[in-house]
Amino acid sequence: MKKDRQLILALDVLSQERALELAEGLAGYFDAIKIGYPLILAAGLGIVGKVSRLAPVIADLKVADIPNTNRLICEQVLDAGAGGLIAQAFVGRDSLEACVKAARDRDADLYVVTEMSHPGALDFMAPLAERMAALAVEVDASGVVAPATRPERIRAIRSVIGRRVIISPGVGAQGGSARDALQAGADYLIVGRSVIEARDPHAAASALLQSLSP
Ligand code: OMP
Repeated sequence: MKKDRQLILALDVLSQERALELAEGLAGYFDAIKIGYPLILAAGLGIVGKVSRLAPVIADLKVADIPNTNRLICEQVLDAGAGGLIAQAFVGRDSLEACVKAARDRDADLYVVTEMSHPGALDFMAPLAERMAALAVEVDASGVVAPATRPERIRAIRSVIGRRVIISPGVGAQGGSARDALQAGADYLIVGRSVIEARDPHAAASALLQSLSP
């Protein structure tokens, strides 16, 4: 993924028409577009290939199963056109290795969730986040997902993963600050509702991009 703009669009909408309209209009502001369950369930897996003609797609299926099922899920979405995907670490090393292999076989990137951005992540994930980050390094993932809502946690996770990529959700609608997350060590910000639900998504994306320039 090229690091031109340090921004990834979370395309959490529920129709193919709206998804393609937003992706066509906004692709220029973002380095990649993230597609997850809401859009894939609403529009079908074919949406991955359609959006991938406009921008690199990261499939956010937060894959979390036994190794064989993980492999099957990853292969489906990568073969549909995704250039990257997101998997959960808590299922353990063998499950994660199955995702890394599927991604590597197709020259794609695997990002591993460490601590999530919502308050509930403090219940179980936060105490284990550094271990999950270390596992991401051990299986040779491309990078991790870390919370823009807690910049100090981005810093802690950065200290574990070295130069691997951090993609970071939680800016805008979840209250995180773009500048603070980048200063803490995030490489890319994942941004959804504050752009796609804005009255003028172009203006919102443009303002966000400008706010990041020095
Ligand atoms: P907004 O809150 O609308 O900007 O969207 C954030 C996006 O990032 C959504 O697609 C979430 O599913 C996703 N996300 C989080 O919000 N928090 C996390 O910890 C991890 C993710 C993710 O893996 O993308």
